[in-house]
Amino acid sequence: MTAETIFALASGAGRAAIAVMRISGPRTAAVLAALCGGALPPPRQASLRRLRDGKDGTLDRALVLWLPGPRTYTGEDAAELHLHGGRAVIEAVAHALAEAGLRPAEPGEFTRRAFLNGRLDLIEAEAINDLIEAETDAQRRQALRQLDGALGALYRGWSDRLRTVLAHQEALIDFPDEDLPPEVDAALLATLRAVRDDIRRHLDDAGRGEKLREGLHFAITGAPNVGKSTLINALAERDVAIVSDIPGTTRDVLEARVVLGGVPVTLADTAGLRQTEDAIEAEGVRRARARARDADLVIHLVEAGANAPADLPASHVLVATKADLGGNGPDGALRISARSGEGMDGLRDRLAQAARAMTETDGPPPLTRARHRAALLAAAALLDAAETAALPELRGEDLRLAMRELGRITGHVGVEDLLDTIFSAFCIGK
Ligand SMILES: Nc1nc2c(ncn2[C@@H]2O[C@H](COP(=O)(O)OP(=O)(O)OP(=O)(O)O)[C@@H](O)[C@H]2O)c(=O)[nH]1
Ligand SMILES: [Mg+2]
Repeated sequence: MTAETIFALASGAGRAAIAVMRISGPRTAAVLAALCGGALPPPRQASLRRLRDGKDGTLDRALVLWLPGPRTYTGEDAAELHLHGGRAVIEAVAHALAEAGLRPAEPGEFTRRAFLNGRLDLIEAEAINDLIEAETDAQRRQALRQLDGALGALYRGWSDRLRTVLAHQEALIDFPDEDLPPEVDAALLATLRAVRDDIRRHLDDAGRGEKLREGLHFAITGAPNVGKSTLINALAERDVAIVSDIPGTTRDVLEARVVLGGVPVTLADTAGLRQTEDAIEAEGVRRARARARDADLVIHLVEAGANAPADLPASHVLVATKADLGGNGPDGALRISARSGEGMDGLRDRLAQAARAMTETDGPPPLTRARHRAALLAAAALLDAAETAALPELRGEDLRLAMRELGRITGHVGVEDLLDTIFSAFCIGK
């Protein structure tokens, strides 16, 4: 248990109507009483108080919440001060709290304490950060589902089933002479395989949850001058890239973040694909190809009248540009004109549809993090090993290690080494 009492601004930085200062730790009651002039306000009720500094000055008039533990966010005694949101007010109050011996919180420290005090598991803690980071509605919904504990319940369920297998397995080891019916061994193996198959199915989701959390990557490619830069500017609704009638204008990969179908998407404008003697342009073409290879979707542009290239990746949308100049594109191409706006709504719909299709899930909540994926892959491999283990003792050990991997996801076992990495990604005050 930690003995320090911490404080931090929980609301955003900068001038605002109200700023929320948060306090947590064993000295909360004493410091709050002193701030309020001697007496604690009634618990869990908003009370208007004049906040005093250590001498006889007034810091602010604020709404004060006294939240005695353990039924608080952190599990400790806590308080919130709803201050007037001016810079000088915030600084004066922070100064007074520091004078009283409190320490400014580190990023994610409130949530870290909540985790250490068993108020939430690691998956829920990560969901809180996702909720704060959510830029779109689909991301918000995914974070909320994870916060509701559905993902944790799924992983704990697997762990519980493996625990039963392990218990039976150990009974077999401890009482080898008892004539256990062979069905018992078969049933153990069946459960083990069923859990492993569930894990593999969960892993085999084309990264939907992770993609929604992190955003998709769409690359715009095509020959020089087809209108790639014009298109990224139109989709981003701002001047991302220089447009000119000189072929080979764009060399670097230029990015713009947009929301398509509720999913954040990073669009990349790239150099026009062609053979060139110019070393810099050639490097641009190399980068363009690399970007196309790594993209979740390639938006390939051809001029109306041109043929479709033969080597498009499986995930692509073919677009015929400059429809205002006449001419049809190749079969199946969407005709657009960034200049007249023709076909642009259709293209936006098509891209939104693709983004949704890559991230939507039904059924159990999807995997959302590389950290979880790594642990699940390790667990599945250990269950493979357990299945074919030569001795019951070895199978027991593989099972124990597999359960440990699952436990590390929710934070129920051995995660001390992970906590710094996980919570340092949070904002201060959360
Ligand atoms: N008529 C017409 N011209 C267009 C349209 N879109 C782009 N252009 C013109 O085509 C030329 C090339 O446009 P860019 O967007 O720079 O083409 P790009 O594909 O980025 O070219 P590079 O960067 O050189 O590979 C410019 O003169 C644009 O104004 C369109 O829909 N209609
Ligand atoms: Mg360009």
